[in-house]
Amino acid sequence: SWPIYGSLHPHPRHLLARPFSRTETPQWGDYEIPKEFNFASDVMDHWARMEKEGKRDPLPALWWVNDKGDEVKWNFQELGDLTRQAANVLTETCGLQRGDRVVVILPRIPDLWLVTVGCMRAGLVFLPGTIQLTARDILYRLQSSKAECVVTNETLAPAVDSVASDCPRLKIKLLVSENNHDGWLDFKTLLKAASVDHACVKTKMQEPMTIFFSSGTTGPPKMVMHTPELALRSCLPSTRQVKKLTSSDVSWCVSDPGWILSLLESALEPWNIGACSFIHHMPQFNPETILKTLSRYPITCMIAAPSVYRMLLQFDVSSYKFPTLKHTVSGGETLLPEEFEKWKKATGLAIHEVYGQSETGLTCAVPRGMKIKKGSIGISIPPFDMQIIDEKGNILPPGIEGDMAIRIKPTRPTGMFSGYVDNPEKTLSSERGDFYITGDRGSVDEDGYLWFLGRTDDIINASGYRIGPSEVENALAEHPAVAESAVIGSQDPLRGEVVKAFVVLTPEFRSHDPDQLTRELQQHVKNITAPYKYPRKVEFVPALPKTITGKIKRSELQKNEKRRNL
Ligand code: BCO
Repeated sequence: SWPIYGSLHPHPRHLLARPFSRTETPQWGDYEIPKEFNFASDVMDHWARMEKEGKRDPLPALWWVNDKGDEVKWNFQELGDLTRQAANVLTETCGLQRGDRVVVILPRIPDLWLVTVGCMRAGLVFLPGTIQLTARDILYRLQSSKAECVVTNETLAPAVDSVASDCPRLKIKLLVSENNHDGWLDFKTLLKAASVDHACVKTKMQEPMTIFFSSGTTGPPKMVMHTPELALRSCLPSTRQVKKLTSSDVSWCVSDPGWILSLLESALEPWNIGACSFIHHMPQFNPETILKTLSRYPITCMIAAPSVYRMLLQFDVSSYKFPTLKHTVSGGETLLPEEFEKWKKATGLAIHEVYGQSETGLTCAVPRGMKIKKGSIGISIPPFDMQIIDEKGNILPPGIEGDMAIRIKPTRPTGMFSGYVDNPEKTLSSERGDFYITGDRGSVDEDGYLWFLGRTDDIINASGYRIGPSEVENALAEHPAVAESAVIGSQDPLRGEVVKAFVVLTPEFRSHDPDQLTRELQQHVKNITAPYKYPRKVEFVPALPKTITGKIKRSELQKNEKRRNL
């Protein structure tokens, strides 16, 4: 049954009519929530059985490659055994208990997926983090989450060691490496020795499954809690219609494992349908490697942030042949109509936009086969009902700009976050009337297509990364040259937006070479917090615009910057 949307523009649900396949996973309706659900046993083990019965193409479930020509291919049966072994390492060897929290900071290596699914099997709560995290970021995450376990690699182990003594709840350090390290348990060796028998936990729908860290305008990143509903959402008929993958697809998500996009698109969504998740482990982002990989491997679907497409388009994309690529998707930031056109001209493929947040997963999309309106983020995907509302929570008619909001009453849609951990005030302040407020402004047209217009707050979206200005300002404040600073987003042709810092110098640094000082401040921020946040633009100013109460007027800086960028 479909909900009563109560909107002025009915949901274009006919666009989501679904085909059936004989090997489909157990079905839940878009508005149906079972009492218990575990993606590992309910979905992945189903596909392992299909393989055994010869009902799935002999395609890997995880196909991993790197720059050196190494390759790993695991089908669902192998993934099943390995993730059961991973669950045993975490519970039997490490002694972790259902509900314990595990911070996972790993690059795109196969073990990342073993740990993630191992956590699901054991009912452990996994907290993914990008490998760009610094020691200070890691300290904050371990302390605020009260995690009992951290899993990382050799590169980041020293950063963890430098803060571990300040994390009294941290009991277990698991290292994924070819080498041993003092004080660390060796995941690879333990995995080999672990039993392949493990009774998957029957997780209740209200139980925590994963926590993402999400930046806000003020303060450090907030912890966004998701239950197994997030995984269930990936299995719903309407979600499947977005990309219309089948079990013969090879789907590549280019996003970093620290973000929700990666969990959804490199694990939950492809595996739900029995497709292959393709991973290329690039130590450093390299657009040419992406182009060559698309030419060389039988990838049928790619999903990446618009910045990735922009960076690819700096090369002669049309000189490459992508023989199997059929479907391209972008998410995480705004895709401009001219970028859409350039990609289409070079590849013959349209880019289908998806829209979402750490709090919501994917809520809007241009489903495959649906008419594309360039610049629109598409329609809301059931059970999500995105509306444009006013400041009192009333739904606005088509064509009027307002707050983009998701209906959460009377029913919270499946897959929506359950709240900010230990922060009920923040959770409550994200709601208005019957809606969750995304913090984005937008409008809807007569056909139900949504149009993103910008943020209501000061959050910066640089190359698909959500960055809180205060995180950068706080890092800058620790440099002796900085008397005060204000950080905003500045338009950028390649990254959509980049972080720009307006800096007032302390007297002793005013005579320093500005270029040299810029580089020093950039490096300083990279050392303190995840480097993707560093200010790519720095402007030294004599003073910052302020209100009479002394509050920095970021809006004035934003207005001037927009005018300058025109
Ligand atoms: O540009 P610089 O060289 O000065 O600095 C770069 C990196 O070189 C550097 N860096 C990276 N890793 C480092 C490091 N430095 C020290 N240690 C490390 N481990 O730091 C700067 C990082 O910036 P970047 O990541 O933007 O750089 P890059 O390499 O140009 O990457 C470009 C993109 C487009 C690949 C990258 O920005 C990207 O992956 N963007 C997409 C983010 C994304 O997936 N967003 C989706 C989030 S989920 C969501 O939005 C909800 C659902 C739709």
